[in-house]
Amino acid sequence: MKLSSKLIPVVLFLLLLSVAVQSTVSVKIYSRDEQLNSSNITVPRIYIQNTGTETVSNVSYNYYFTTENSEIPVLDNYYVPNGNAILVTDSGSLYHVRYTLTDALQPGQTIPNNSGNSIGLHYNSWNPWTKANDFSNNNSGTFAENQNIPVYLNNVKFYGNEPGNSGSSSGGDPSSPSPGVIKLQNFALYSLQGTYIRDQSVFDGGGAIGSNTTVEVNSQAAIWGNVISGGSVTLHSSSTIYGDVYANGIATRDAGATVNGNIYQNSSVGSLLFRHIISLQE
Ligand SMILES: [Ca+2]
Repeated sequence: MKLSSKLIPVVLFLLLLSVAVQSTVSVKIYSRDEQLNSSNITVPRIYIQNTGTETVSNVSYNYYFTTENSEIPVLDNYYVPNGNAILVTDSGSLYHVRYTLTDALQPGQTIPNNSGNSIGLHYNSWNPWTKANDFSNNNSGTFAENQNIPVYLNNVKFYGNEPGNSGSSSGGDPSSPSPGVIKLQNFALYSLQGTYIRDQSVFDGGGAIGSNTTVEVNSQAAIWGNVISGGSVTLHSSSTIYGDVYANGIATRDAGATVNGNIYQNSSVGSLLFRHIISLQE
């Protein structure tokens, strides 16, 4: 009797521990225009905050803008510590500045700090710069959360919107075109039989979750990467896929399940074959 009464609090403690250990992955972007009232330059100040419980690494984010009158934009790096910022041409008059962080972002951490980094964007000619058509300019002189600066973790969009793709956080279009050849690489988890992802599981390695047969992702699970299935895919409530879903069969989503990328159904996918079992003994 003495032994069992001692065991009870231990068991209770383990139960509490298993309830308490829940991981959340969350980041937010804040920005302002330091030169809000200037007519020929914009000076975005941006900081990123880890609002979750998990450390995130391989972090980048994009500041999108549109040029006027075929002018060539000039990027001035004033203050971008803990990373770098480069100018990237998208198409036509759409450009973005790509910020890449050097270090991981710890839970609660803000990079670089609450004053943000600082760059200048203007034309070589110093002709007027229109801000109203700049996708990522939130027209704010003070810091405000800005979901039009999308964040990428391991090169998979995790937060925010891209130009022409607003509201993609609830995305996923079952009628999307065929994605072409799918390669089996960088898998975090792959099975010949069904793959079953438990409630609240987090896969943050980038790669993909896959199966030759079926994939089932349970509620509140989060996968930073693609889901690939030789059969059907089932996404339960509040699960989140920060990538695309490819199913040779059909993909079903419960209410509240989110796919940040596209959903491809009846799509050809790669599969694994086990031809030999290698033995060390002859
Ligand atoms: Ca502009």
